[in-house]
Amino acid sequence: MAVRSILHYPEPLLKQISKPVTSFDVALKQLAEDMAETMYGEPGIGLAAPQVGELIRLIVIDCSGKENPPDLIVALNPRIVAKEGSCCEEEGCLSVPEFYANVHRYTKVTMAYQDVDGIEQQREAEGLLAVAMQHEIDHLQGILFVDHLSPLKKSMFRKKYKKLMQQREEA
Ligand code: QAP
Ligand code: CO
Repeated sequence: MAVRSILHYPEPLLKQISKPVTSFDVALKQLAEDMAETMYGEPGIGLAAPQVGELIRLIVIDCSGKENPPDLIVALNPRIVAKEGSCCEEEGCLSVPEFYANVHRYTKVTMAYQDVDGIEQQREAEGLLAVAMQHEIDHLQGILFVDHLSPLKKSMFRKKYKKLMQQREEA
């Protein structure tokens, strides 16, 4: 097991479309474990493979919170097969540290995916978990949550983020 380093906006790899997973081998299980360890270590509630520089359709999510037992979802080739309702909640991203913004999403979704053994699975979710699924699948299309902002909010983001990163360098 190993913690991987997380790529940060505006890294070009984060804009790429990831490739489907076709071989469910040991290397894939190793990467999934590393991603889970990286996510838990931050801490975060979701991570997609391109965020650690691997352009494959693999995401890990755990929205269980501290009070509950862990509920790790490792999803290969995930896709939304049913959706309903709309919501607009604050999101963040490990690749866009210290910036948060409201994003429009579906309230309730069903995600179909393959598990690490290649077995087809489905999971229905609402609330935070449903948002996490949509956010992580976006990463596989090269989309970040800030890409959902209006042009005005996005330009405000760019300015604010530049300042945040300068402050980080000075610190
Ligand atoms: C995606 O996000 C997500 O800026 C996962 O300084 C977002 O784990 C799922 C994090 C919203 C559901 C709702 C962000 C940690 C973690 C930061 C994350 C930071 C430290 C974000
Ligand atoms: Co993210």
